[in-house]
Amino acid sequence: MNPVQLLDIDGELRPHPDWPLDVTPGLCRDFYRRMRLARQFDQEAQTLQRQGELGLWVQSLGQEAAQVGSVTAMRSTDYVFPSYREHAAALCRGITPAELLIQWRGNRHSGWDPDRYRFHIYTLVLAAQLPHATGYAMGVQRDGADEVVLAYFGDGASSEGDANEAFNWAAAADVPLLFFCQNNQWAISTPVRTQMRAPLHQRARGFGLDAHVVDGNDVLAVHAVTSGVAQRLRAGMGPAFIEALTYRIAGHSTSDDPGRYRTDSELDSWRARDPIGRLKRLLDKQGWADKAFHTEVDEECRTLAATARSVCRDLPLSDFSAVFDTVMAEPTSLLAGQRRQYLEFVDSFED
Ligand SMILES: Cc1ncc(C[n+]2csc(CCOP(=O)(O)OP(=O)(O)O)c2C)c(N)n1
Ligand SMILES: [Mg+2]
Repeated sequence: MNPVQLLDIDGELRPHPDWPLDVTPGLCRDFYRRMRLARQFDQEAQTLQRQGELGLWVQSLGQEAAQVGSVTAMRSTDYVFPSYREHAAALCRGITPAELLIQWRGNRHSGWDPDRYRFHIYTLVLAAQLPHATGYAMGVQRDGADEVVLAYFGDGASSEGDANEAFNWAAAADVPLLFFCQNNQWAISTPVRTQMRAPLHQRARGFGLDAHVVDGNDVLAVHAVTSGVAQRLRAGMGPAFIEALTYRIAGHSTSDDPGRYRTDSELDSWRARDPIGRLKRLLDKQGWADKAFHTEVDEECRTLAATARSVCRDLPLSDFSAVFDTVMAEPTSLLAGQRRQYLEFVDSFED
């Protein structure tokens, strides 16, 4: 099965008979702007980590098309379960720089109210969000709610038992859930080829999921396929799976050195397929974006970067002991003991 592509790497449009999309100048400018902002924010966060302002950062660099194209294909009321690298999708949902950074500064366990943005908090335990998403989608189904569910995960997460249980459970229960895999070719230092023999979309089909594979660096293709699949989900046609082929241009996290396990030539071959450069070539060729548009986007990027820097340094520190109060409805002696132990640990530091 060939990945669906609507925009080739030279910026030429390639309409696809099965996945129609009304490609307007406005749509392309909107995607371009969103991807540029996401990349700018991600770069700023990476720099803040290097300056000691964040404990850790996991870059979304290179995966902007997979995230922007998919999340914008859903309604704002559809619930999203991310993993931990979905900053571009989070920004599209209106989550603020402060909310996105606070967890990585270590000032709070998570950054935002999931219900407000219909965007669950980041899940760092690989694939744990997939059974959660399945259970949530069962609730949607039983309530007869006008909503579908989108769950992001990575190629590495697909090897977890949780992922495969969720695929089967979702298919058996016929829930309105879209599993969206960003296959960025690596799970830290483990390449996809050592993790699986059958392609992911093929495995998904074996579970009974309506599975598709798309060029994940082509924002138009991702958007067209996700929109089509979301429509089928809304029509009650059962759960689906999209494998978006993309690439993690940066290291796994700020603690990783990808130069230890992958080659420059592999990196270069993916840089040539960069989602932002590709869309810019389309805008340029078609004359769909004038100088004023580019100046405005550049300015917006500068403002976002400045905001990220200033809010990061001002983030408040939470009272982490509060976590012990919200685990159970009633206090228990075990939790009280753990709370005491935690406070003693915090007190053991001089500052
Ligand atoms: C259950 C579990 N096992 C191991 C880890 C350590 N770990 C964190 S990220 C990661 C790789 C994940 O790769 P992938 O799912 O492809 O996502 P990517 O980081 O490439 O976006 C691993 C092994 C973890 N967080 N959770
Ligand atoms: Mg991966």
